[in-house]
Amino acid sequence: MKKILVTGALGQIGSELVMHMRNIYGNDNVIATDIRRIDGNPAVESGPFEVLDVLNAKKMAEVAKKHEVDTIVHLAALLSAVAEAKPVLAWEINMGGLFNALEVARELKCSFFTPSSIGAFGPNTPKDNTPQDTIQRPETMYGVTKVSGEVLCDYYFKRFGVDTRGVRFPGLISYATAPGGGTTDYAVDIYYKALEEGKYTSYIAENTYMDMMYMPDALNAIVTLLEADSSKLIHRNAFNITAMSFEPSMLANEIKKHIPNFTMNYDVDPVRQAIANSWPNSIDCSAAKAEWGFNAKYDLENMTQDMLQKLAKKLNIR
Ligand code: VAH
Repeated sequence: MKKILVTGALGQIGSELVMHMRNIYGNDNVIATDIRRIDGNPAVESGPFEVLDVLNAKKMAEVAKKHEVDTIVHLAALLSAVAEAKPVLAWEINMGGLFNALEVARELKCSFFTPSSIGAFGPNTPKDNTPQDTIQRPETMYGVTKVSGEVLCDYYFKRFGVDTRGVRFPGLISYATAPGGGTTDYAVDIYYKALEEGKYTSYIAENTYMDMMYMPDALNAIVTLLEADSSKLIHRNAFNITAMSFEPSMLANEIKKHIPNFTMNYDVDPVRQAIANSWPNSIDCSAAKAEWGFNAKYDLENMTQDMLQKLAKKLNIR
């Protein structure tokens, strides 16, 4: 049975992935870590939790050895908008933390997963049906760390034989955690505001298409890739995956099917709009389908239905 250490376990992906993995592998086999402990958080209370700053290489190695882990899922990182506001810190955390985690994986012969992002593409990447193998010249610090992370993980596989694996996530939408410092988080925030206020002001302009995915599909993708036959993984560290591509008015119209009086207007944030403009409109995920059977179950319609239902319950809104 796998013994998995998760960094960034209280973030958007981590807080749900820890619970998802504990259901599969057993509570005691998933060690959640994050830079601070939040008492009462299910990822803290339902199994082993350690306070871990991923920049503390010694502590990371100690935690991994103490729990005798064989798999590291490294999620701790700053997202795109925060990274653009604090580029030096973003490099330190996103690359320093990744390097420390790869070194522990190398020393303890662990399998390794860390996510890249559609943010690893730049303005001169083909925007529609973006190929798995194409030009990557991102113009954001987030994108620079994601491309660097992809090639660093390739290096650790080729040079040291570390079983590294990763996907390029699209924008992830979930009801479990509040929107964070991302560019795609408008697609999370809109559901909260639709239920709480019946209206939303989008900081991303109409007709700005971005790839998106509902969190259950993202969690399933991580576990499926980690369980996949290593010999079949050609693009092992950077699989394009996506479930849908939409722009803000499409999302608003889908919400209106459930909340007819919902209204949306725009107040574009130039920083996050510039980031969004540099990313693809839609990406091709045929390599992930061919090499490890990637499959997304949620589209805009069934995601919106589930998201509004689960969020209304969480916010205690009838
Ligand atoms: C962000 N949600 O907006 C993240 C993600 C593709 C977007 O990397 O920064």
